[in-house]
Amino acid sequence: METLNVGLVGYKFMGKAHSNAFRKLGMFFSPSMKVCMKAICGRDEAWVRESAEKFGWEGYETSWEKLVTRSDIDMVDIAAPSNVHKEIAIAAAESKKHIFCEKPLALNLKDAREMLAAAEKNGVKHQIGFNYRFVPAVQLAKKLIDEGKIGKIYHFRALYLQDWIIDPDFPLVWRLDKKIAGSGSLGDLGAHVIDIARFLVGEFDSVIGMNKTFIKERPIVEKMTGLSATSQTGAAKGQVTVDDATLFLAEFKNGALGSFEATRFANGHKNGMSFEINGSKGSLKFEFERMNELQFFSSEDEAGTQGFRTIQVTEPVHPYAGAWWPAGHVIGYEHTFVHEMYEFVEAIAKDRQPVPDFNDGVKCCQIIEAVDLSIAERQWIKVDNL
Ligand code: SOE
Repeated sequence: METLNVGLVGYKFMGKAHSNAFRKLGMFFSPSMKVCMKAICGRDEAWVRESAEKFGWEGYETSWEKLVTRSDIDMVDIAAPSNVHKEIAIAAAESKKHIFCEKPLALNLKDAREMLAAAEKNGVKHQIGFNYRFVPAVQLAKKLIDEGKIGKIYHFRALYLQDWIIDPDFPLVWRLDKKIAGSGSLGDLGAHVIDIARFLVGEFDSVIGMNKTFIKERPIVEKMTGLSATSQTGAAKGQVTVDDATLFLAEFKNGALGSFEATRFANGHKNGMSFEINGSKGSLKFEFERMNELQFFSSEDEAGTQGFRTIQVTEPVHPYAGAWWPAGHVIGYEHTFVHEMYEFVEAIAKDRQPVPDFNDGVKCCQIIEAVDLSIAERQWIKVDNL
């Protein structure tokens, strides 16, 4: 069996999620290629060395330039902040490495298009980390829609609600800096539901939005781990340069209407991603914090016993579920990363393009930019005009 040698850039939240995925892949799935966790890369040598040991990497690098040109690396996984995605991805493509990149693909649409062009020109496989597509319930929703069980889609309604920066004294972390993150709640949270909408409903025609930065200045950060951070007492303040919340409406090319809300100020909501779809024959409802369930209403059910039914998406017949535990033994957030890495490894082994790829990343950036433009110009924007 051939081996895929992986190099990962990033060792924090996403670096850990991806490392865990590579470790679990061969234990629960039977990928067509063996995965070798060659090297993890980060700037802080003490931290990257410790992460290499803890996460199970063979070795480490402190320079991504070195990592992407190593002859013993076949694939580069970019799990670092958005401002470095483009440079690393283009260098990796030019070194003929396959590329996996976290979302959002780039700081802006122009950079995202350059990344796609570099990957295509160099003939490497590319995938983007829209991990929520890989929730079994979301895959089941797709299947039901494709089988015509929902009929013609009229509405897509999505919320992505978090509250981790609601305290005005929460530090100014990199996710609140436009130069590093590119965008705030829209690019970080909205990106996921935009992708789900494209996956389940189809392409966007036009959008109009509104946004707000509720807290404009925050204390300079001292240390960040995951989504927690500290600052020193009396620390100087700096400017928040991204949106705290973005809401927008959309019309899809197939005539469906969409509404989207992405915020980090929804007190009490930790990772509240949810959506509802209403069609001519039925409806679907999903909430990430109950990710093993899908709600399905069918108007084709017998009159008198119609109603939303809760499908426990853990039976072997459900997408990805059979690889894990017996029915009813639920899975969680980290499993979505294993599923997306399985897709990537299989695509490389079978010489096909993985899904979702950089094209999906570009489309998402295009919609994000269209929403931002609609806010700046206070008018509807046709997505394809960008
Ligand atoms: C933080 O808002 C975050 O970790 C996002 O960056 C992820 O993409 C999302 O899955 C959960 O929230």
